[in-house]
Amino acid sequence: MTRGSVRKAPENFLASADIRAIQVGGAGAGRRGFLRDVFAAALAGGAATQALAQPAAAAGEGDPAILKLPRHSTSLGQPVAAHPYGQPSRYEGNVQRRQSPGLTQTNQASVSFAPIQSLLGIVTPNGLHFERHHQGWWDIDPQQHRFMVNGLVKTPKVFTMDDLMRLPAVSRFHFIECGANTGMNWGNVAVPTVQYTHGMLSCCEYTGVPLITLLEMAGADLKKGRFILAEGADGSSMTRTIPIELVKSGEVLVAWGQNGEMLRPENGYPLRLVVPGVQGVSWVKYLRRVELGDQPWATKDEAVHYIDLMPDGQHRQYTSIQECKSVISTPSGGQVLLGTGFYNITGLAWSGRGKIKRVDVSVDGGRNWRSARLETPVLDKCLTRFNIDWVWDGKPAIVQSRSMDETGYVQPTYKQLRAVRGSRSIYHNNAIQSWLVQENGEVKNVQLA
Ligand SMILES: Nc1nc2c(c(=O)[nH]1)N[C@H]1C(S)=C(S)[C@@H](COP(=O)(O)O)O[C@H]1N2
Ligand SMILES: [Mo]
Repeated sequence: MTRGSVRKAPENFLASADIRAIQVGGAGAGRRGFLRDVFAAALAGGAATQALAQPAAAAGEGDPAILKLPRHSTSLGQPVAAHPYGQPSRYEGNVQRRQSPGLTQTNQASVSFAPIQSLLGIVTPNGLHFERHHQGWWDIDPQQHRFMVNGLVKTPKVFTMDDLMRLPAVSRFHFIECGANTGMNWGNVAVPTVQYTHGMLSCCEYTGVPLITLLEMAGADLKKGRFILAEGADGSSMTRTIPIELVKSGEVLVAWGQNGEMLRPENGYPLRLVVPGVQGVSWVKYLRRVELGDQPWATKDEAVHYIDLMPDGQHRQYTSIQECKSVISTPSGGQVLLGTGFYNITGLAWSGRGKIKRVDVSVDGGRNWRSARLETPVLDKCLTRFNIDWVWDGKPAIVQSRSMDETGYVQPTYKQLRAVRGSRSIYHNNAIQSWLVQENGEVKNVQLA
């Protein structure tokens, strides 16, 4: 295919030599990706960059990688792995959580971002789940950990982990997003990659017991009790007020499981609150106490932090629900398209108010939109994967995704969001993300006026 020509994706695209396959995972030398993640390649060193820039031999030209039998086809494989807990392939070493170069971090109050550009489907592997710590993480002895329910209850109760884990448990898939995710983009800072623009986002299958069960066991007064306060056991004394309606619905979980195993220490082992649809800060880790009360507590984590600075200089408090949002993860900032032709545009959409109904994609900066394919499962307050075909003609293109949830809410443009929220906020930026694909194939973060 000559550069600049536009043609439709062939019916059987796997048979076509024109296909420009994309690899965004590890930058290992063994992978013949046509698209390289500049950041990953830079970390891997020059060798990997070189290898990836080598185009694979065209079909029919005698590619030795298919003609010559490799050692792994002609000799014995390795015995059972030395490490009883499995590890990713060494070729995936660049798929890592990373700390943002643009954020001030102390050792303990820190954040690491999930590598969204490399993730597939909707589940975040436990080792790649983003982390946000207000005062460092702990690996707490589950035998010693206690969880207490008090406040407007008949009998305050203290549970051990054994007590909790014998109760009827449920397992549900939900996303968790820090309220500050995409926060740096408020200031029109060209944050380089999707890992840093949207990586305070993860999605897991959580296992635990509905909080309402525990409140009922303690004889909660659900007439007087209108809010709960959740408290963590780490030194940050993380405390958040949560309206009782969310708890009564049975959605709020006291969880110990994450993707089929116990929570990771950095994600709150042995116990955390799961508050579907609500910003990450309310998902209190190392959960040790829930108090039932009749009014919001306005603690430091909700009076000083996690409040929205509005254009008139006032702060908006308790805006907890993460509104409908989406982002394209390929192509995205830092990646390079190494040729014209077919690409699969892929990304994630989510809403704190329910299921994703539709995702539209534009490749011309929002003038024209096409509906993307939503991959199953499409779940409540969960990430939804979308895909759509694209044939790149080699000209500059601005790719965007715009999601809509089942309430009919449509993800806003920056213009629409700023008209209501101003431009000096930190939290709850759910604006449409634009990626500029330049003529040389390099993709970068841009904001349209
Ligand atoms: N106890 C405790 N809970 C906490 C925090 C914390 O620092 N301590 N950070 C909160 C914030 S701001 C977020 S965004 C989420 C992050 O969860 P994760 O680290 O599992 O990704 O946990 C929340 N719960
Ligand atoms: Mo957060």
